[in-house]
Amino acid sequence: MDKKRLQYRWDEAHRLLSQAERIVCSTHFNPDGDGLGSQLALVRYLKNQGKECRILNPSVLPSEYKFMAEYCEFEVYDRSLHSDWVKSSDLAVILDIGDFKRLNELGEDIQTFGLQSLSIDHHPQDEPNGFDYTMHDISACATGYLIWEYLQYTMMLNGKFELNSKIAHGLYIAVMTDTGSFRFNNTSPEAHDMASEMIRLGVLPHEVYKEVYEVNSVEKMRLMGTALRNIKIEGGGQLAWFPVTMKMIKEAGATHADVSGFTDLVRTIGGVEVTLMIHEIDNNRCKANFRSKGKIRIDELARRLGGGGHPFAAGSTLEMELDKAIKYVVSETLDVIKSQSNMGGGK
Ligand SMILES: [Mn+2]
Repeated sequence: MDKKRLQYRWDEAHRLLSQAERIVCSTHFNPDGDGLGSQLALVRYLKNQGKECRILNPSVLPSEYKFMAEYCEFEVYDRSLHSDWVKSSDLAVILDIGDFKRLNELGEDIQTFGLQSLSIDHHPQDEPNGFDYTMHDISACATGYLIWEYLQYTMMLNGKFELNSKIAHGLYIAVMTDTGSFRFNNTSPEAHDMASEMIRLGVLPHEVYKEVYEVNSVEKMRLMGTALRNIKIEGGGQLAWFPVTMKMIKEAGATHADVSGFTDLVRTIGGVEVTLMIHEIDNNRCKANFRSKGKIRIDELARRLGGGGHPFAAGSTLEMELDKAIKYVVSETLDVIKSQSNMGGGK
């Protein structure tokens, strides 16, 4: 990216980050590798700049990202413990969040305290989105990519090389996980440029892959087995959907977080365009998780069902019991597949 454009994009965010002394960094509820890797990189950088900076998240580290605690402190926001610290901060920098509400209590407190907030993100967002300042680019493959861009901007400004192997590690986790290990449709030349730069800085791709992906529990595998046995194919083979019930989770000895990655896996079925997981959270609440191979957009559907996300990876929470949620979401999804297949000339 040329200097002028880099400057234009990052001047405001940089002014906020460099003026602040005490900075809260957060990401969305149920964080993913992009949010956490971006936090790891940005907070390490800011601390190197002498800032007092703390990661306060709405949720604990998911089991597959527990290893990241070795590299940085990830705290769970607790009003009684942290609100004074947040109140006396100068800035909240929020990463990879499509929706302010996904900050839970921390978001409420940021607003109550009138703390300045800056969002750095690549999700499509509604306006107004609750943030005072935004650096949003939906064409970025990952939020981590935007952090890398910011670090390049600071290098340009200071003439100093600020990236080290530890920062690169966080950034590599971000881009690797959000591109599905460089295979999703957001895998751009820029994603590979960034990855190759991170490798030059000392990141070992096979090691990162191992620490993120090759740590499944046997309980998760058992739950996956049950989920896979229950796949239903509809819509002329274009939709594969499956439920994950509380009973299935209990019988496998697994947890709700163990469902991560299931929908992507089911999408690998030949001929399937859209996959849908209906995950029963409690008696009256289910989550619908959508993935598309790229022909059918599912973000509008997810938004219509009260959720959101990217064009080909999105989700919603439904306040209804499992059977009702299945009936409703499957039929809505089939309608979307049908109408978009027709639009494409029946291809
Ligand atoms: Mn992301």
